[in-house]
Amino acid sequence: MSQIEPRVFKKKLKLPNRFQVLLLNDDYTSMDFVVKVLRKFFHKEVYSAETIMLKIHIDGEAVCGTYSYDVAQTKVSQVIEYSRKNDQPLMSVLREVSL
Ligand code: TYC
Repeated sequence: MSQIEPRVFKKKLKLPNRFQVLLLNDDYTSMDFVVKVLRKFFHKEVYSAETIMLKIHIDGEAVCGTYSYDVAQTKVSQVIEYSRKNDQPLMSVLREVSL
């Protein structure tokens, strides 16, 4: 009788990719507008939004949230579209979290 060969299935468990959404500093966007964006799209409390806005102003950028790729990309698009509609040059980018 033939024996069934035992096989080892090595299934690689991939950790889900996560993406940070950052806002970048510039010289023209008003501080109030950045705080508004942080509250509207990233659901920050006033104090937290002000702290993040100042960090961007000083350091040049700050992480506003970490999401799956689709959600992160949607936030970036929403921020850029909203900023352009309001004549602000504010920029947002995403960055993959290195595991
Ligand atoms: N640097 C801007 C100013 O002085 C304020 C600012 C903060 C702009 C954060 C963009 O993502 C930003 N008006």
